[in-house]
Amino acid sequence: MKEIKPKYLKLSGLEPLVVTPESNFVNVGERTNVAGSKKFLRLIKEEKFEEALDVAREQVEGGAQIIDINMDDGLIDGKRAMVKYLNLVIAEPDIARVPIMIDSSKWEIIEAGLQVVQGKCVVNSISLKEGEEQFIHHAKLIRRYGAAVIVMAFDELGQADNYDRRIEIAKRSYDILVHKVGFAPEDIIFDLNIFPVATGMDEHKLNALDFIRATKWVRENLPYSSVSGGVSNVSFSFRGNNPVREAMHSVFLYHAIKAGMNMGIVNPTMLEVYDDIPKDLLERVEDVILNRREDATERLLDFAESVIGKAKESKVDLTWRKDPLQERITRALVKGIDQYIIEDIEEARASVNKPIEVIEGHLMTGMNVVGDLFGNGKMFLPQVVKSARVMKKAVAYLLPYIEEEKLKNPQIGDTQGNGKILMATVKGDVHDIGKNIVGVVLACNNYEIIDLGVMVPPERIIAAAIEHNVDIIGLSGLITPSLDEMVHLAKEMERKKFRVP
Ligand code: B12
Repeated sequence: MKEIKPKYLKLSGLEPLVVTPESNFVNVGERTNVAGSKKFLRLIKEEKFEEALDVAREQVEGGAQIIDINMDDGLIDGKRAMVKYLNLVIAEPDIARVPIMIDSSKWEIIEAGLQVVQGKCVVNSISLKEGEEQFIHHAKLIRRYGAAVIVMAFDELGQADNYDRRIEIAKRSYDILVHKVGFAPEDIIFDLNIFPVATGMDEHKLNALDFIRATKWVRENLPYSSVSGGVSNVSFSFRGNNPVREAMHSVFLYHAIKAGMNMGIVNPTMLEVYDDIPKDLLERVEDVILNRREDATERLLDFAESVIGKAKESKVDLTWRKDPLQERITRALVKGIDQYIIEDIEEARASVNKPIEVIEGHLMTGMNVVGDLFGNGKMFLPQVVKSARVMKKAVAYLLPYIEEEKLKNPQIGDTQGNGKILMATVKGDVHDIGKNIVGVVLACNNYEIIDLGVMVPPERIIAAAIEHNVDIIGLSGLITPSLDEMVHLAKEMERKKFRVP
């Protein structure tokens, strides 16, 4: 038996920009899939490839850490479209910083894609559907191209639809891939089939629970492999009732991620914050997802009617706007609503002595709520990206006032300046909201700020510090490995005998 060495899931061939060992869940964007997006299909059919690129860009900006590209449509030359689109994608740094998932049911399209794409990509998908021989043939080629692979829980007998079949197919596929093909186990991602629940049919009652249990089994028994799936399938029977679907996605993810699901296709606009699901709805959704009672489906169906009613009302019902100021600001951050943030920030600004107090007080209070929900797995990455946008909008509004404050304060109006500070978020880290605020506050106190941005490697920091002859280097980073980066930079500075605080 081949010894399996531990390695982290690091899919990007470039910097580990968004997929890092700390990523507990990798979100796959699928708007660049002709089968999933009418708009994308139209753009590709009309040969509007440049416009179609914007779809990929929006996905990355919206927090997708991998983009799934699929050109399987009867009226499209899939192979040509895949190659053309990928060539455009890899020339766009904003998009190409995340790995690509080449998605097709036709092997020739997958292989054409593999020949174009740069860095490490993911093939979606292979399975034992056509037997072992073809499975091994495709797996060997994928290995040669250096890609990771999604393995569908599908074999010669059909698609796995219960717990035993899921783990049987996953184990068989894993053994073939690792021991016969020599595939790196960390490059294997199982799609264990998310099927709808609450369909009214008894045989569907265990669909979510079986997926969750099989996920746990795979993560415990097939070392270093990953588990993925398309989350919206689970709520298929509630099409047209978004509040219930959003709650179902959130509950499903909450339990599946706990069981070890670490990748998936999730639409951020169709996701509720777990803690915000009304308790009565939560109980009914959890009954269905976890199959906790015989009449779970009926109870959720009955309840769903009333939820639709409330949702329609709440479109015009803005009662939350009457809540106290801090609650409104926190809500805007948690929900990612930017519509009223400026008016609320203005109200907050009028209530404090210095505008910076709004950032340190109101906004930080809200961001801490976001952080706690995220840390406890009750908010998901695409939602936090929306929170970050609201935060940035609020800070941008406050900036001119903070600068004005500087002019009011004669001690800090000294034109000589207090010194030069270099600011950077260290390599591997993209968090910059805090760094930007610190930069602004320092600039308002008459320090000259040289901001190198995010993901900055140590050599660039040292070179810039020397070039600009700075007085202080200010580093930022919020994920744990950033501490090591900071230590590394300090050691490099010591080695070079470069002494700046
Ligand atoms: C917003 C956010 C994001 C946004 C960032 C957007 C952006 N452009 O910055 C997005 C969605 C992109 C994101 C991504 C991730 N995040 Co995040 N994120 C947060 C969140 C919710 C808020 C951070 C924030 O902006 N706070 C508000 C600002 C104003 O506060 P601040 O950053 O602390 O800054 C203050 C001080 O620290 C200080 N300061 C900051 N920099 C500097 C520099 C100097 C020189 C000085 C003097 C002071 C100073 O002053 C600032 C003002 O008071 C935190 C949770 C939290 N509550 O901190 C998680 C959090 C930091 N993220 C976390 C994680 C795990 C991730 C991801 C790995 C998630 C994933 N599954 O992929 C990725 C990492 C990507 C990467 N490689 O960096 C974890 C980190 C855990 C850990 N120990 O490693 C946290 C703590 C959430 C959690 N509880 O799990 N995240």
